[in-house]
Amino acid sequence: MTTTFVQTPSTADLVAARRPGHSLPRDLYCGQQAFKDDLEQIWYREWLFAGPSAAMPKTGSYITMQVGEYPVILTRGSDGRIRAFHNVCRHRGQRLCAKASGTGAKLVCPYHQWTYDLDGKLLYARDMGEGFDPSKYGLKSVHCIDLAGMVFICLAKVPPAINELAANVTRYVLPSGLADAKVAHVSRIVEKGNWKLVMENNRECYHCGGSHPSLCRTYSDDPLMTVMEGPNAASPEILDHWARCDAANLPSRFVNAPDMQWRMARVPLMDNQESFTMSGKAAVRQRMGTIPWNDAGSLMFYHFPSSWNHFLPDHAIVFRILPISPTETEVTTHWLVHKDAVEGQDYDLQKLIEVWMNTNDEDRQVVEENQAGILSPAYEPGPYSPTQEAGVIHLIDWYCGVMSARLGALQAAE
Ligand code: 3BY
Ligand code: FES
Ligand code: FE
Repeated sequence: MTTTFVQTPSTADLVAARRPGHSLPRDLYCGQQAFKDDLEQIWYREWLFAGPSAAMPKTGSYITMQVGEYPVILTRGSDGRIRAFHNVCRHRGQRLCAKASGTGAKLVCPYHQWTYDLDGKLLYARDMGEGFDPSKYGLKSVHCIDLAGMVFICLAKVPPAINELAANVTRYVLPSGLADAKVAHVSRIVEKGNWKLVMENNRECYHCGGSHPSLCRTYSDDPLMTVMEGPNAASPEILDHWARCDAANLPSRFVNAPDMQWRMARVPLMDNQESFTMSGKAAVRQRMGTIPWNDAGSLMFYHFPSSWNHFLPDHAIVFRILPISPTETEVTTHWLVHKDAVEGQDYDLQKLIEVWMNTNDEDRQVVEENQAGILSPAYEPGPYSPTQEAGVIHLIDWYCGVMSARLGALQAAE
């Protein structure tokens, strides 16, 4: 007698059955179970980019983020330090703060006004009776680290090692002077696509020629720009750029995690243009940090699962993605400029944000169409281009490696 399996395959089965070098099986891009497993095995365990420290410029500045089921708040304390907490009141669990960002001297719960200090301590709770010990009701903290102005959080009890990433981000990003930057603009969009489709799309420029007329004025869609083999292996143009940067002590050469969870490299823009603007010229009069030239190109830094970034001489653009549902992802973009740059005087906001406002919207459209096609039962995983989509292969191999190890360990423990 044969047994018929009517059970839907588990995420571990789907990952094990995936064809290397190909896009993933449909359920991994839209299934509820895969979404839950992605949250539990990746989003609740990895370091996640939360935002630039410049988004919390002074004591009491805060930003919030929703990581799956966890609302999180980050605040800057009176000691200047940025801390992260579960955005959940210790009284009866109200979400403390609903706004995406703001400023307040204390964190006051909107329900019954329990009041917390910026370091999470409960300062005030009305009529709680004798024997109530406020020291037992501080906000629950979340791991948080500020790397040269790039703030990361981790929801895990024991976060993964971050020393390699920390050392490299600090070294590469420090010259961009993010601690002396201000937010010129923030955009929040929701893309109707799985988070992996949003990240896949970012990891290749195979689509750039067909989708990004404004970005392609300054960013070459030559795959050699996105795919580098190592600190000494890249196109002759990039190798020349690195030699010039070395001489100016500007960290630029390709550096990566062995499993490709993150990568940094500074690449020149096309024809030595200066910035991601329609004219190719710098959008901001002041350069950021200690970047020595207008044509230093873009320091590109991605980190799986949640971020990609461009650090240009005159501005930086930092991107955070957060999964909302199996087929929805929030993309938050911050444009950073030197803190002394004055809008209308030193930069024109429209010229500063135009190219990436367009590019984000173009990427949203392709991601949404990608999701719409994958939702068809007729969808079948297709092959990635080994040259054009090597970055996507890195992402998907990293994802499958992490998921199979962690889901496998769970199964073994059962
Ligand atoms: O956005 C990115 O980081 C990459 C480089 C430019 C377009 N995209 C493929
Ligand atoms: Fe926050 Fe009551 S739930 S004060
Ligand atoms: Fe794109």
